Amino acid sequence: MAQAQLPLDTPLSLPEHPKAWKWYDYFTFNVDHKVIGIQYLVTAFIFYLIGGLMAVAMRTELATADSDFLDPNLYNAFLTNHGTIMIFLWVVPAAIGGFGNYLVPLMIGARDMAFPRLNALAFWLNPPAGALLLASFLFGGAQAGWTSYPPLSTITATTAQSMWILAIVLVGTSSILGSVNFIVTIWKMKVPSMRWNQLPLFCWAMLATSLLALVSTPVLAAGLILLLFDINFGTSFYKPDAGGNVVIYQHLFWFYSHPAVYLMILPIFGIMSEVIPVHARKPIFGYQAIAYSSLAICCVGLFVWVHHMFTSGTPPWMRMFFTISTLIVAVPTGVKIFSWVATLWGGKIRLNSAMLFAIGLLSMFVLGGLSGVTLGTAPVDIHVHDTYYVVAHFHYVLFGGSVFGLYAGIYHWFPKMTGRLLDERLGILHFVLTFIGTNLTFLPMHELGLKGMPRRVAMYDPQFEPVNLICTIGAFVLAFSIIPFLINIIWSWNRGKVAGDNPWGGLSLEWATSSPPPIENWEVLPVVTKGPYDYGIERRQESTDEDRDEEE
Ligand code: HEM
Ligand SMILES: [Cu+2]
Repeated sequence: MAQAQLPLDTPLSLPEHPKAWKWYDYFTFNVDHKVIGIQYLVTAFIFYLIGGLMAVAMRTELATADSDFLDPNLYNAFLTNHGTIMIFLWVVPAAIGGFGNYLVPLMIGARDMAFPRLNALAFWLNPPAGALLLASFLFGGAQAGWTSYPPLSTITATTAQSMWILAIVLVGTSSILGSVNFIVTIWKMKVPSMRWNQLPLFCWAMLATSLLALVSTPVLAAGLILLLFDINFGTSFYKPDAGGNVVIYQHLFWFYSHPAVYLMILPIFGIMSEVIPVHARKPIFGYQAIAYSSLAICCVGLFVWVHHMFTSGTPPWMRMFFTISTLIVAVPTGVKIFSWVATLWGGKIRLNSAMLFAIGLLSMFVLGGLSGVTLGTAPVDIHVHDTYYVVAHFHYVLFGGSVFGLYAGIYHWFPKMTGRLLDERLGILHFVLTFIGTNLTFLPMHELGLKGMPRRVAMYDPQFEPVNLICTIGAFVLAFSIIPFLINIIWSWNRGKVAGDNPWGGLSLEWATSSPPPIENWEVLPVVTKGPYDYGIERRQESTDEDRDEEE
């Protein structure tokens, strides 16, 4: 493994490897980054389905104002575990663990990650974490929301809450191990012929994400372990009657969990920067601006966490500071959005499923970003805090952003991973249903929130019933949207059209090897001769050569 710095003509080493992995290799402690990537993606998707079922159950409950479908405590448990699973066991592991592991070594011309065994260990921390969360339902399920603020979390379903904490500490550890691996891999194992300004933007995004995870995750772990002590061992870090302080928990929690939104979106931005230029057949607009804006988001993103605490008795100067810092983050984010639109502008756009999801993301993320700007402004947030306006906002960025980006990535790289193309008709059906479902479910929630419907309730005032019914119908459309996708994946994996090595005409290195890539990726390490986004540039060069020939 770890030998990308060998001379470029080094032949494939390690003869003890089989030619290709068998299906059962995917169920073992395998150290191949591509196997680990697929393990992450498939496991995360299974958790997505579980989290999705919880969401559909909640929306069924919310179709009417009364509590007639789920017991309110079970509603709280579903709400908590839905949020937790979607974040910690779906988006983060799929984006970072799945795409990150699969793509980073390929994109930089390496044979594997820097620490393959650590990589496998990081993956295998995830299934037990998920099992712990699900097993916690035997003890009532954690009910204090994915934020688990004390004192609520210290008095409700405490056994389940402790299991929840252990699960989060496990995935947090996984995330820290993964980050170290990505940073070292990108820093040290780039093929020597690749200059830094030829590093694919997905890798820049992974670098920024990993730095952020490395700085912020330990803080969450610390906060949660203190909570575990408060619940089980009689300490009083967060108990005011014994000299503790509840607000400290909120600081520790949000110091991680605001950056966590960037952990969920930066790799997705990276996917966008790969998908858009390939299918628009144009060089990416503003390569450096996109690369550096990831790093800027990473730095500024560490100083905005108190925007979640505007109603926690924060002093006015703090509200002012964090309003301003929050609005500043919108700038590097806007830079990316404009760069993608400029890349699309005048491109020879291939409107396939990958591109549709990318464009869908652009439109929905902008909406989520705009509601985010309103929420980041203390005078507005104080009125809509803890209402459905917040639920609408974060589902626009998480579903319309992260999930759409994951789908775009799957349609884009499935041919590389499996050697087969996904069916486009099913893909487009999947997109249309997902796009309609997402907007139908989450757009009306803005109105509910502005009119004052609180979040995290199983029963509500009957005046909100009609609009809630629309949201619930949307949730069912979303549930059905998964069906064409699942059929597509299973069918195409076995019988889809053979893709060839480079079906999209991509220029980044992952397209330079076979589909699927061999174990250790390369027969001979690739040599980088041009940038990953130089679409059309070569042809222009050729045609001028031809012109010159003609002139002569
Ligand atoms: C299948 C589509 C989805 C539906 C129908 C859905 C629905 C819901 C519902 C009904 C709630 C509870 C709101 C409340 O009572 O306050 C909720 C909360 C939440 N959802 Fe989703 N959701 C979906 C997808 C997602 C995705 C993809 C993510 C993240 C990537 C996500 C993250 C969250 C989070 C973090 C919470 C907050 C939990 C809490 O308040 O503790 N959801 N969702
Ligand atoms: Cu935040």
